[in-house]
Amino acid sequence: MDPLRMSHLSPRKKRPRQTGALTASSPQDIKFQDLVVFILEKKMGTTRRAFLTELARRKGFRVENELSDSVTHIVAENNTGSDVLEWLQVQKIQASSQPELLDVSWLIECIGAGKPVEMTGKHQLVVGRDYSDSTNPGPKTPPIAVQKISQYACQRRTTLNNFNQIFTDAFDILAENCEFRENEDSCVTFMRAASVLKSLPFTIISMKDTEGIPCLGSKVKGIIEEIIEDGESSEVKAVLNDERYQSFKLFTSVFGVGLKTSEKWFRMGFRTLSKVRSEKSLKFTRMQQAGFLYYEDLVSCVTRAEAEAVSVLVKEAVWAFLPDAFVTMTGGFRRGKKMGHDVDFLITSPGSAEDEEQQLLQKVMNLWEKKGLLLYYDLVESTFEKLRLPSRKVDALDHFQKCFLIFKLPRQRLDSDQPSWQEGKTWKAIRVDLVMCPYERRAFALLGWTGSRFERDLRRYATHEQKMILDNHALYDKTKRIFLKAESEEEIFAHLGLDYIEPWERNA
Ligand code: DCT
Ligand code: MG
Repeated sequence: MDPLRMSHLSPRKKRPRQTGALTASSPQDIKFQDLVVFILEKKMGTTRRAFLTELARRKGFRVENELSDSVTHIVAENNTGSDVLEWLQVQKIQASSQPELLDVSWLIECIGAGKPVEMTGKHQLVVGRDYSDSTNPGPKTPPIAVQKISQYACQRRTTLNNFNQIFTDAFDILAENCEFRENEDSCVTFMRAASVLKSLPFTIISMKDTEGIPCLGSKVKGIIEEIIEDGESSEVKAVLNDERYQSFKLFTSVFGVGLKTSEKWFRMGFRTLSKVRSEKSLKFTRMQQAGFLYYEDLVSCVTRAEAEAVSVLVKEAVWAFLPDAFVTMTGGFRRGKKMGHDVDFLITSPGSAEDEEQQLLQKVMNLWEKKGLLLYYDLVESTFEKLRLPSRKVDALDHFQKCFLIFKLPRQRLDSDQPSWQEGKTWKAIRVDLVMCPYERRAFALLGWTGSRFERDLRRYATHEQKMILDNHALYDKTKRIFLKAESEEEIFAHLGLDYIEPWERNA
């Protein structure tokens, strides 16, 4: 996590976000050379055809504007196979080519999957059979009953397979801009919109698809509509070009720089990091100094291979002092992400005395310092109290002992060669968070540190739907006035009356 942007407003993305998906005309790489798609405009309309073409091209599909005999797949909507064949005859397409005739649902699934999906009977347009024939169901848009979608992320399964990235990228940018402007309400609105769209098992291609989906107010729907029609949102475009947004994005990409410092530098007229760094009158914290020193490494994402290598070293060090300790990688990597801005670990030990537990992180720091594996650390002592009620604030910080550090990962500790490591590079600076919790609180801590918007909605759900208070330490039942114990995350879900959601389904 980012120790300076820990509010619930923080989408806590430290790297420059990919915004290319919003520019309609950028050249696209073709990933699937054997597949040449043509989308039939008839009954679909120009706008929708252009929108689908753009989406598919972004995912690496070759979509032709004109029909030619190189076309291998013809995609149509609300047409029977006979309709398409009839149309083809009029176009006088070469008899040598026999393109597949497919329903638009196939292309939408391909776009969602980011690769060609298998063509099954439900996708193939049947010649001589009517589209509305019940034996050939064709596309039902949207393909699931949307009424079932909950307003709470903790009642939705959100995997990393995002069918609506074109929209969620837009709302993530708008939310971040509101965070920079400390406009909390709008920030939450955009974050909830992005979050619910990430959970949908289909791509939104028309406004009809948004019906019945919670968390999409009129403002949000207006933006969705604009993206459907124009391929981009003018508001997002304006934010991306906004000087304040660009500067805050840049400044907060430095470890140790939060909103307050960004505001100050922006007001002082700084727009680049080199100008900030060379300004003699500015005083930097130890954290910021480290942030500048290892800037390049820290803004480049941590890969899973790097995270695994760090994990081995964390376990080695922890087990040298507490051999029975459990060390679990949490945060985004536990949710299945392939990249992260840092690597988070939860440590807990069933058999150790309180003072042994309290000394562990310092001992690990001393060991790494001796071994030359530590570039920076900040150890925050525990303020945990057994009887304290959980905090009602969804963004409250937890009270466990923790350490925010920059690890020096030696190249030889990596199993395989990493494409991001240049030749001759012998180590990489990696942000690591270590959290130490009492053994009986490990399920709550694990749930909290696995994170994403999901966990904040879990706390909101507990408060509003169950009259309970949940935080990273405990679950309290306000009606019965008791603490509810849990040995596992599953038990916490059960206390809350929720179906269990796996970590990789919590990418809300
Ligand atoms: N966390 C928390 N309380 C906070 C802030 C964070 O319990 N006030 C938890 C929730 C997520 C977890 O820490 C890890 O945070 P990050 O590392 O910032 O997020 P991430 O999901 O791991 O994303 P990234 O891949 O960018 O590291
Ligand atoms: Mg993380």
